[in-house]
Amino acid sequence: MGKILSNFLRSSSIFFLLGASACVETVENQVQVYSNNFSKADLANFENGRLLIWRNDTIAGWYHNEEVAVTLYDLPKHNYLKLTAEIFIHDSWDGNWNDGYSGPDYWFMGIDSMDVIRTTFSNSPCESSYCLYQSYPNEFFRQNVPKTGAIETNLPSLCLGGQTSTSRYRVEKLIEHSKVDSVRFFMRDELKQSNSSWPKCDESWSIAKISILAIQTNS
Ligand SMILES: [Ca+2]
Repeated sequence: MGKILSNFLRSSSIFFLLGASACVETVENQVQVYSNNFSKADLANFENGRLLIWRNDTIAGWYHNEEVAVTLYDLPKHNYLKLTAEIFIHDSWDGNWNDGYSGPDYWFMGIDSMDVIRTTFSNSPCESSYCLYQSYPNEFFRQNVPKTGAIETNLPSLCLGGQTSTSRYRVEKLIEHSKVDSVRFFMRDELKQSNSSWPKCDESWSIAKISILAIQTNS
């Protein structure tokens, strides 16, 4: 099987690089097998699911050094899954910073027992003399400025207050996957703030929305 050139399914085709020549796979069937924005307080088949009302919106959270997962059963025949999650990164995440007590602040997305995204986020200020870089939208380790790729920034702090804020991201990943009996979709973090009396208040995350598409191509 070839290597996926794009993480995103933007059209009806998925492009592969096969040796020196490119070919095109055509999408034959695409089914949204899961969609949840938590407005109906639906936590069916969740592990560690819990709800939070924040800014008049029901979301799942808030999490700190935790894993949350949803398991789906009896999927239609497919050879790809497109995973989408909209997440809030709350308060003072430190990105790649590795000073022994503040980071790195990792965030992961995966299926079954496999990580498909391993990255870091930073809500730090960024000036020429001081900048705590983040890996997102790339995998760890890359040096991107804080909040790169966010769809909203400077939303209110969830817990810490002061100058801290919340950033919203839409994280998407297209993966090869064909097992139909079940799939366990998870998100988790590894946050580090050992100098804080309440690390969860210092940095945490929540989930606004999850969507999973099952895609069948002609390959
Ligand atoms: Ca930290």
